[in-house]
Amino acid sequence: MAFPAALLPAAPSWYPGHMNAFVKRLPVLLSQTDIILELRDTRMPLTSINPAFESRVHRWRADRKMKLGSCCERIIVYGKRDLVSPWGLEPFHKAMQARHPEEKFVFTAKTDPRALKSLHNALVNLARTYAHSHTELNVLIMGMPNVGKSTLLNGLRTAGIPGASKALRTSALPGMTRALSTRLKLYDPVPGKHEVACPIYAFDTPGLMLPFLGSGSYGRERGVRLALIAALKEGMYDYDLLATYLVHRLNFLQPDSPAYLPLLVPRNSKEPPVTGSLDAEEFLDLLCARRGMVLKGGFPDYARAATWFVQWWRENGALVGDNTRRGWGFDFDWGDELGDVEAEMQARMEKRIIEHFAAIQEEDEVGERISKTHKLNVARAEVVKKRKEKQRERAIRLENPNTPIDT
Ligand SMILES: Nc1nc2c(ncn2[C@@H]2O[C@H](COP(=O)(O)OP(=O)(O)OP(=O)(O)O)[C@@H](O)[C@H]2O)c(=O)[nH]1
Ligand SMILES: [Mg+2]
Repeated sequence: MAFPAALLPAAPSWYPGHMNAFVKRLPVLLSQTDIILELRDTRMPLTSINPAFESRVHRWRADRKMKLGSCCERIIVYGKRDLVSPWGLEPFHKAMQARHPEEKFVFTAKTDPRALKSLHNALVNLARTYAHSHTELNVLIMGMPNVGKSTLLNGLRTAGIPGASKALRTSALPGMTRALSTRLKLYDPVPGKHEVACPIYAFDTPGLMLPFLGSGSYGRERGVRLALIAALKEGMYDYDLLATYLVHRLNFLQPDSPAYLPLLVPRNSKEPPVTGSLDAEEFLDLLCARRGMVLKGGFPDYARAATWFVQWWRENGALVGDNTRRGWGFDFDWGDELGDVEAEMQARMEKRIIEHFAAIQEEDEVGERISKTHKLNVARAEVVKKRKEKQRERAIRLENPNTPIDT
């Protein structure tokens, strides 16, 4: 059951200057890029797609295909895999692959050195394939803020360069990386020891948010979800709203036994056990009482409880929320309990993926992801352009009075 869109505020905009500055550099950077690693968050595998990347990647591929023998691989990496229920990974992978057969999808987690090694091996295979035409391969990592880009590059470096130190700073808050990094070596073939291959370098980049998250219900929901995975700057959403949204979602996934129940265990025999779904107010009341979150005078400290609850979910709550298989993560829900039927689950996921991309296309067509200010600026620029054209025409006519006037 969808969260009532009317209760969600208009999505705020967070597009600081460093993102804009980076976007301006992107065309040149992409012209020097052989491999794009596009990182998304497995907890919200559709919401964490930045639709703005798609056209750039298409252009980049088209440009590079003109140059014979050029490497132009995009690998879509779903990170933070450790924070989702594993049962959804395979059907999701198959569903995405069915929708985008030309793309490569992989899952990683910072806690899974084997997954990192396997991704590193995939890069090294490309370095072998392109050793004849390239002296080196350059990897550019891209993705929304806080999806784990810097962490992934640190992990790939450790997987490929024995004894490599952690090169990039990471943070639980978005916007840590604010500029393009220096070149990081991910692979250095040893002549005679390794098969013929070229070295691999990578660049870390700032996370890119959408300039405007969207004015429709899709945009409102996108905003609150991105805030939940901490892709948006802290403070843009009230924790109370995030907690309410979260309670609603956890209730949907497991109505009989929502994932938050273990947070409300009675502290003594006088406190009754809690069962079933609670509404957000009841839940926060109980959380304050049972976790001792009280203000002076014994009043419940709702703000503290809401923040604590959201942080709990960010760290491990996504894992315990969906074992009845009524939905997966935040982007998939089908309502009825599917049990262990992978093919059916894949079919439902495929349907949802198609709906998602159709919604994105519709947003583009009606201009929902363009802010009013931007629309106004574009209209103004158009007026100025027309005025200048007229002035130029008039000047030409004054200089050459015998020139016939175009009608
Ligand atoms: N559980 C878990 N946490 C991760 C994983 N990868 C990254 N993180 C955490 O996610 C947070 C963000 O990681 P960063 O690597 O700084 O993310 P980023 O995409 O570089 O962020 P920006 O530079 O702000 O765009 C940090 O707290 C990381 O420890 C993962 O695979 N699993
Ligand atoms: Mg970073």
